[in-house]
Amino acid sequence: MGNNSSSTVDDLQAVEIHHWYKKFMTECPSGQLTEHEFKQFFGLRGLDPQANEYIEQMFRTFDMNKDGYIDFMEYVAALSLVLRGKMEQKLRWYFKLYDVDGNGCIDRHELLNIIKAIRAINGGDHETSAEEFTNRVFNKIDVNGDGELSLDEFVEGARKDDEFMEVMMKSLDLSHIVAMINNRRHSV
Ligand SMILES: [Ca+2]
Ligand SMILES: [Ca+2]
Ligand SMILES: [Ca+2]
Repeated sequence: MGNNSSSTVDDLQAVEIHHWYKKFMTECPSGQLTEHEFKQFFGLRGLDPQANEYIEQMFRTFDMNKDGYIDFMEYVAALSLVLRGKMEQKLRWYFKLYDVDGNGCIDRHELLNIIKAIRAINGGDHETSAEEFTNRVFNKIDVNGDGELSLDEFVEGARKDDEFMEVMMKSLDLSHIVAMINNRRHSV
């Protein structure tokens, strides 16, 4: 509680930062990752349009100073969050990611699009449609019923709804990316 997000970088071991720095600079000598390079960097090719949009939104969320590039510090902050972030930090980050128009609330439409994108990326069969799932979650966690999810509603709702929490954890399931980084580390 009360941790601010700037401390996430400190949580990383120096050796890991060095490893990531090397990887970053090898694959991105300019030191600034564009959206296109970002997709290449993480091996994200041939995505369907919805998944693609999601990745682009993810890129924009990582690009904290909004200059259109991910620099090394932004990259480390993002990886640090993915690998080490506490649940609360991750939920706050998801909230930013899902709030596509940046108005400080998540509406039903934004949530539906994200759920669809997550399903497109992760594949698999689903018992309920994305619409049904979105409506169920939304009605449950929009506590004051104003049709929008505030940060508090979102964080509390996720904590109380295991299924929603699971879907969200998958939405930032960069475990294959982490595995890739680890594999390369071992092969170096
Ligand atoms: Ca940037
Ligand atoms: Ca919004
Ligand atoms: Ca609400």
